[in-house]
Amino acid sequence: MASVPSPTPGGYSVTPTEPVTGRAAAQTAVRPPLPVKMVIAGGFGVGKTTAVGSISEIEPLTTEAAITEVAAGVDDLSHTPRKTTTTVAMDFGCITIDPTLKLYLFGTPGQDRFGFMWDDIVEGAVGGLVIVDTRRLDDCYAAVDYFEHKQVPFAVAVNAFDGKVEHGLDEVRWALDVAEHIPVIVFDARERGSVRDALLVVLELALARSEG
Ligand SMILES: Nc1nc2c(ncn2[C@@H]2O[C@H](COP(=O)(O)OP(=O)(O)OP(=O)(O)O)[C@@H](O)[C@H]2O)c(=O)[nH]1
Ligand SMILES: [Mg+2]
Repeated sequence: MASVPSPTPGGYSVTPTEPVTGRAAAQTAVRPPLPVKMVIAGGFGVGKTTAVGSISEIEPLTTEAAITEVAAGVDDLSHTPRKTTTTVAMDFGCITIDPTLKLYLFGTPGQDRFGFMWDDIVEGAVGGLVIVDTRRLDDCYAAVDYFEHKQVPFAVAVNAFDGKVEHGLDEVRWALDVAEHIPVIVFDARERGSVRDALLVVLELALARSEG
């Protein structure tokens, strides 16, 4: 039997050892992948909706509303001038990692005034990806604090807007005051493979948590 290819070099993989035959084969064939909930979080306009849309194998469910002139005075749009909408409830998408595992992705709204929704969105999640824009690190403290406080495994993913990162990863770790065991990585929210690799980092953390 051909082995299932690893979705990431050296990363999470499932390799069947022996051929499965008879009734066991029938059961294996019909068994749906394990559903796993993961949260995509972070401050305003860091690329959460973009990331869910890049990776989702279904048309993502989004709850975008136009940014009004009133909101424009509240939210910092200077670094995302083309941004005309904001998430007001959540994003939803999914991605099958391999035949045994399917991630259900829930993106949070980024604005502080929708913070009351986070508990419901994070409920039951195995982990979170906290997206960071290094030009606006201040906007990311709340998300990092939230996951630390809730003791939900998370990784910090710096979104390389236009391929540029204003601060090195060590500086980001220092500025956000995240512990050594929390991964701090760079990714591109627009790139499917890059988002997948970032999600797999969180998945490995969650697996390590469940095993340890
Ligand atoms: N150049 C560049 N633009 C990006 C990248 N990621 C997102 N954008 C743009 O940045 C803006 C913000 O992206 P969103 O995905 O809406 O951000 P968000 O975090 O969902 O925003 P809120 O839900 O409003 O908090 C959009 O205009 C995106 O097109 C990136 O990696 N590079
Ligand atoms: Mg959004």
